[in-house]
Amino acid sequence: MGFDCAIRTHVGLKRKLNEDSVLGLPDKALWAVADGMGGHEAGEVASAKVVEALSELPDGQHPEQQAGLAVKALTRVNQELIDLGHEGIEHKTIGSTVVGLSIGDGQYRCFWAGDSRAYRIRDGGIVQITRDHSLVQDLIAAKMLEPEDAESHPNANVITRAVGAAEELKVDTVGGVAFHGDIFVLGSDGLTRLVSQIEILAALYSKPIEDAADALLAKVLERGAPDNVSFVIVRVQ
Ligand SMILES: [Mn+2]
Repeated sequence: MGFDCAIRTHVGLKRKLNEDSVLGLPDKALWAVADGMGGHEAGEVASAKVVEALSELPDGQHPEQQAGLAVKALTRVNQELIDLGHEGIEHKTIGSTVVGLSIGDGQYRCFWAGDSRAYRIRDGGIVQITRDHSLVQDLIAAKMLEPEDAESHPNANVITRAVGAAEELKVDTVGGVAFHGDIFVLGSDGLTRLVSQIEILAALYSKPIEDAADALLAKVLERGAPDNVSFVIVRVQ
């Protein structure tokens, strides 16, 4: 399977550092977005370590196997980040979300921890294939919050899982058949909180993916880009 890919990462308009990291390895059919946290450059270190560990995964794996190897690699990074956080006088969390995608043998597999998302576009429709590990998502699941009120919730940025956040890292995976023409979008919350699914679909429906990537980034910047913004677009040829 061949792929067309477009990748963007931008510091945004409010932050001093870009703590997001992105990975695009079409030869390995492997892509990822990681959103680091921890302040004072710790977030940069965390997301870079996540992406680096994933970049070392082997070639030619079936997506299911690759996702399994990714989870093992992320488990190692989890421990590394916990150890790093304990090095200073004050213990702190040095963590990162991750959303990754592996495609091959007519299949895809996504793995993730935190609120970075994956969407899939197929037959003119878009679906979010990941489920945020976030406080507001838990509230929605418990019917204590309406989905349309999630964005304005005061704790909308609180995530319940991240690489480096707890001794035991749980990574979820989801997958299925990958068809020619399928488009996958992996994004940090700097994209997904500023641009709706429908707007992502509209951009990709009407434009080649490089132009769509420019248009999506421009839209986030127009809206003030309060956070780092990173995304990967992958189209199965
Ligand atoms: Mn973010």
